[in-house]
Amino acid sequence: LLPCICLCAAEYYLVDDRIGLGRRFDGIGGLSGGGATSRLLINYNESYRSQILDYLFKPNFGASLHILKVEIGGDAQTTDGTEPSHMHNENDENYFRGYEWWLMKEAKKRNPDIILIGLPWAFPGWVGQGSNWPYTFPNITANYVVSWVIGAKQHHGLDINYIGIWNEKDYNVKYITVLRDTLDRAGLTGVGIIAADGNWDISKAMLGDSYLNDAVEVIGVHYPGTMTIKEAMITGKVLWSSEDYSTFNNNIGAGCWARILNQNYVNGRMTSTISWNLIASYYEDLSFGRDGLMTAEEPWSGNYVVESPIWITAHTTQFAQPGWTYLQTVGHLKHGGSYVALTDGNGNLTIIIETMTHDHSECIRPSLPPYTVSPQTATFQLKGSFVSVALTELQQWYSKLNFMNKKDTLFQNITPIKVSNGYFTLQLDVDEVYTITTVTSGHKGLYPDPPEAAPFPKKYFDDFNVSSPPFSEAPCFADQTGVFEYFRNLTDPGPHVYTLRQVVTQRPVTFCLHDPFFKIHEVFSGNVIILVAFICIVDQGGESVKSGYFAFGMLNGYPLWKNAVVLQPLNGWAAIGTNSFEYAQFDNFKVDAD
Ligand code: 147
Ligand code: CA
Repeated sequence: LLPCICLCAAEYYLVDDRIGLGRRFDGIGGLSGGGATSRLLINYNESYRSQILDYLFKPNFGASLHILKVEIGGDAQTTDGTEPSHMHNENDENYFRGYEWWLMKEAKKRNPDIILIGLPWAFPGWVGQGSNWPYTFPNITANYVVSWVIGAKQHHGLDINYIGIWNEKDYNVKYITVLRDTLDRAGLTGVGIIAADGNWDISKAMLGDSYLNDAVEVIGVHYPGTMTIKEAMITGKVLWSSEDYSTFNNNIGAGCWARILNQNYVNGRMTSTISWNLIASYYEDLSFGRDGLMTAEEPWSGNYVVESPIWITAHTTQFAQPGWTYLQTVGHLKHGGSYVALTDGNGNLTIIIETMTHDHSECIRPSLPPYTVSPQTATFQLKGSFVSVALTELQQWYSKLNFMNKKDTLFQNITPIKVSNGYFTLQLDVDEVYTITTVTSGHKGLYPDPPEAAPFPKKYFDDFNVSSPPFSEAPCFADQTGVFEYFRNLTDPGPHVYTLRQVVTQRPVTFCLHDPFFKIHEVFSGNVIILVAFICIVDQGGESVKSGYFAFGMLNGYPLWKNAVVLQPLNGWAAIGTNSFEYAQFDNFKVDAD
C-alpha cells in the first residue's frame, strides 16, 4: 500500500505532440479606444510616458503585448469620450488627429512585430449621408475605412493587419463583401477582416453564405465567457475574443484575466484575447473607471500604477509568440484551474497553469457559473518531441494573488523546476499562475516608483496659444461629445488667434445621442454653454477640493452667475460646450478653486 500513497495524491497531465498539434496562437492584445481610453496618457511628461509604454509593449519587460487594437475615431462618444475622425466631413482628410497614430507608432518602436487592428465604434454623420446608418451606402463606408488604412501607411508608415466592421452593432453582409473588395482593389489583400465584434451569430450566417465566409478572416466575439458555439467551430475559421476583460484592475481583475487567457482557448478554442482596455488613462469617474491592464490617470502628477493584470499578461506574452501553436494536450485540472501548452515547433515549450477561484476571478460579464478550486498536486509528463534526456530543468515563473492583506507574488522568476525522465511535479495552491518553459528570455522590468498621486491642480489655465501642438487636443480636456481641436484664426490678428474649437457640425452615426458637451450643470450664453461642475475639474480621490459653498462663472469678463449656493456635488468636472453640433471657439479657460 505504502508506495502508492504519493502517486495516488497526484494527478497526471500529458504534454504531448505525437497526436498532432492544436490551433495557431495569434497573440494577446490591448484595446485603445471604444472610446478615448488612452486620452490622458499623451499628456504625461517624459520619461514617465516612455516608462508606461515600455510596461505595455516592450518585449521581455512587462505585458509585452502582441496586439494593439485601436478605435477608428468616429467623432462620437463611445464610452469614455470622443475620438476624432480622420474625415470630419466628406472633403476633409487629416491623419494627424487624436493619439491613436502616436500610440501605434510607440508600440511599433518597441515591438516591430506588433499586430495592429482598427475598428470603428461610430462614423461621422456624412458617412450615412443623412440616413444615420453606415450600411446605406456601403461604398462610402468602405472607402472611409480603407482611407484610414491607407493614411496609416502613407503618413505614419504603419501597416494595419486587420480591420473590423462596427463595434457591437449589426453587421451587414453586403458591406463586408464591399469592404473586402475595396481593400483588394487598393492593393491591401493582406489586411484581414474581423467580424463582427459582437456575439457569435455571424458564424451561422457564414455557414450559409460562401461570399461572406470568404470575406471574413477572423470571427471576433466579445465577452464570450470562454465559450464558443458549434457553428463557429464548423466554419473552421480562426476564432478570437476580440474584446474581453473590462474588469476593475485589482486582483480580482487579474484573476479574471488569468482565467480567460487560458480558458478562452481551453473551452472556446479562441486563439487571441484582447483586453478592453489597454490602459485606464481616462478620468476614473467616467464609465468603467480603471478597467485597463494598468492605470495612468494623472498626467499632472506623473503617477501611474503597474497593476497586477500587467504581470498576468507577461506569464503568456513573454513565453509564446504569435505563430506558435497550442498543443492538443490542454485542459482543466482535476481540482480546478486549467493549463495550456504551446510550442514554436523548434523544440521550445511553454506551459501556463492557472488556479483561479470563482470569487477571485469573476469578470464584469458574462456571469460565471459556480465551480470550486482546491490545492492539488499536478504531475506533468512530457511526451513526443519534448522528451529528451538533455532536458533536466525548465524555467519557472510564478504569481500568487492574495486577497487577505498578504503581499502578492507577481511574475517572479523562481528556481527552475527539475525534470526527470520527462516528469515534473507542482504543488498548486489556489489563485496562482505558473509558467513552465524552455524560454530563457523572460524578464520582469522595473522603473523607479513614479511620483505620488495628487489631486488635479486647483488652479488651471489654458490660452491654447500653441503654434504647432503635438496633439490636436489641449491637455486634460477629455472630449465627451463633439471634437475640440486647437485652432488658428488665420485672418484674425486680434487677441484670439489661437483657440480651442468644437468642429463636429453634424450628428455622428452612433446610438448614443449626445450633444457636444458633458452635461453636469449648464449655463447658456448665446449658443455657447459654460459648464462648471462647481469648484474643481476632477477629484482623484483622497482629499476632495472644497471652496466654501459658493461658485461663480464668468464669460468675457461679465458674470454669468455668482454666489450660487452649491451643496452638492463637492467635486466633479469643469467643462465647456455648445448647444448643438456647430462650430464654436473657446479661449482663456480658467479654473480657480481654493
Ligand atoms: C463594450 C464596448 O465595446 C466597449 O467600448 C466598452 O464600452 C465596454 C465596457 O465594458 O463595453 O460594449 C459592451 C457593452 C455591453 C455588453 C458587452 C459589451 N454586454 O452587455 O454584454
Ligand atoms: Ca488663445
